[in-house]
Amino acid sequence: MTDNSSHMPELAVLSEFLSLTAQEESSGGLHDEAHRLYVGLHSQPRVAVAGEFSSGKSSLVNLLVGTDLVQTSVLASRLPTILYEYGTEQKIMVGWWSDTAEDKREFADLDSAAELKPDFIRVTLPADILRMVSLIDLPGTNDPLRAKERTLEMADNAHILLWCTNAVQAWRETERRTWSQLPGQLKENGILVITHVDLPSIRKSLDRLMKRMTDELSSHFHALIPFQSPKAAKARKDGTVSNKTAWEEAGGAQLLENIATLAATVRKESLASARALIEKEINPRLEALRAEAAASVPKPGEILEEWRSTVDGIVSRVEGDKSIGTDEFLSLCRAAVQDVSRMLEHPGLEGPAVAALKAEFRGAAHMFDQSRLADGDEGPEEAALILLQLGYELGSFAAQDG
Ligand SMILES: Nc1nc2c(ncn2[C@@H]2O[C@H](COP(=O)(O)OP(=O)(O)OP(=O)(O)O)[C@@H](O)[C@H]2O)c(=O)[nH]1
Ligand SMILES: [Mg+2]
Repeated sequence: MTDNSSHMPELAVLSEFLSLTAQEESSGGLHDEAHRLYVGLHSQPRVAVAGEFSSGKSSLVNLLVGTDLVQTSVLASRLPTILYEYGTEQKIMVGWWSDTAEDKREFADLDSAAELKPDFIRVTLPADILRMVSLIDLPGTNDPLRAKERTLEMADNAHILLWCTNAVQAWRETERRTWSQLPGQLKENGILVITHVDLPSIRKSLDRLMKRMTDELSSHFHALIPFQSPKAAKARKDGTVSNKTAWEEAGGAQLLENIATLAATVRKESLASARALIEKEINPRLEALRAEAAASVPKPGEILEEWRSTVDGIVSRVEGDKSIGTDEFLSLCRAAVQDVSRMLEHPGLEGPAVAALKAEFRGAAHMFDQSRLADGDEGPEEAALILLQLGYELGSFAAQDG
């Protein structure tokens, strides 16, 4: 993620509004809309590379980012979605679409990250293209049970679509159906990449194929690009083009140009939407929200009090019923952590001590959310230790405050 906040006043306004409304259950639609726009402005537009299995998605992404982390194969990939973002060094992490806080754990390879069954694996790389867009390499969509789920997942998290279709069976009924379920906005920013056009059987009749595809689909896609992965990969080793002619003939240059055009459009649209929302909905409420926040800052002593009474509640629940199930116990712990986390997120609470405490609580909430506690007998024990530790931290926080 590249930080744009220094030269984008809209980001500062959105960020303030988000923290002022973080606890407001009723803010619903507007808070979510502001969050979507904030993410849209704060990070690179996301390009989802989708299509049926073995249509050449990973080959395409690999050559764009200049690595072969994902093995390409004629067998359907068992890896989850891979999200590539810009970073100064290569790192492999895991992520869940619903999590706003990033998981910082690093993995040595994709397989060990996949063992955690994340929604996606996040890879950061110092690749030039990632300064412009993030790339999402999706697993094939043929599995009808998972297709819809992934389609929606991707639709919520992407701005630009590269749909890979294998020239040998271009634009099959099944892919047409999956594609048609995507939201209109994503489809409008779509590029159809027709892969495998280097195969001799295709080459002979490529003109005819392209004419048929253009007649049928040019109104549905921003561009239709015949693509030869093997040739493009040779012409652009490690992310830099070494043979310009071959790169152009393979479809690489045309592909990059179209991605750049769409990325610029997405950025412009995000900025325009953010400005409109700020002017119409956010600015008129900001003053009142600020005043409200200033009047309702919770005191450290109150937070500690809240924590103690919740934990006391859990203790009496356990003492009253020794047969309480692990799941119930863990969900009580989770609720206690979330409760106090919400109080700590109050925008009127500032300073390094609060920040450290918030991080502790977020980390704990994360453990509970993703059930990352040990299976079996150690789970409750681990949970109790986490509660103890949090109570201790809260106690010293309240003590510092006097
Ligand atoms: N000849 C030729 N082979 C290609 C092309 N694109 C991909 N391939 C080959 O097709 C096979 C599948 O490619 P992948 O890139 O793994 O396809 P994928 O869409 O990521 O597959 P899944 O993730 O399993 O759905 C691999 O053996 C690639 O080498 C192409 O343009 N031309
Ligand atoms: Mg793949």
